[in-house]
Amino acid sequence: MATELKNLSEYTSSGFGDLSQTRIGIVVSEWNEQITNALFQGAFETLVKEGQDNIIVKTVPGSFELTHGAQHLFETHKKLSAVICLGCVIQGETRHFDFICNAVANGVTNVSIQYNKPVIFGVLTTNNLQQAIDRSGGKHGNKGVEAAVTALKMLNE
Ligand code: DLZ
Repeated sequence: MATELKNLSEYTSSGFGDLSQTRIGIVVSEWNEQITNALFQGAFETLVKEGQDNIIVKTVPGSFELTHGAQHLFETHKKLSAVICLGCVIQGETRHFDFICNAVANGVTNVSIQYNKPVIFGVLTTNNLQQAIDRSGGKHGNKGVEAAVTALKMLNE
C-alpha cells in the first residue's frame, strides 16, 4: 500500500523556488469534520510555513461539493494560482462511497483542465474512521500537508 511505503507528510521545502506571486485557495468539506479540520490544519500550516500569507478558504457541505467549491474560488478570485480540495469519504453500507469518490476525482480533474491550473485532490477515501485518523495527523502523516506540498510543487514549473 502506498502509505506503507511513504509517510504522506515527509517533504523538503528546498525545491519550491519563487512562490512570492503565488496565491492558493483551499476548499474544505464539512462532512467528517473531525478529520477534515485536521487535514485543513495540516495544509494551512504548511502553506504558511512556506511563506503563503494570503490563503483563501471556502467550506462546502460534503466532498461531492468540492468541485463546485473549487470552480467558485477560481471565478471569484481571478488571481488564484491553485486550489486544494480537502475531504474525507468513509465507506458505508451503501454505494454512496463510490459515487462520491468518482464524482470528486473526475470533478477535480475537470476543473483543473477548465482553468489550466492545479487543483489538488486532498480527499481521504477510507474503509473506516481509523484509517482516516491515521492519515490526518496520525501514524501515516497528514494528507493535508501532502496536498499543500503537491500544490507548491505544481506551481514550481
Ligand atoms: C451523503 C454523504 C455520505 C453518505 N458520506 C459522505 C462522506 O463519507 N464524506 C463526505 O465528504 N460526504 C459524504 N456525504 C455527503 C456528500 O458529499 C454530499 O454533500 C451530499 O450527497 C449532498 O450533495
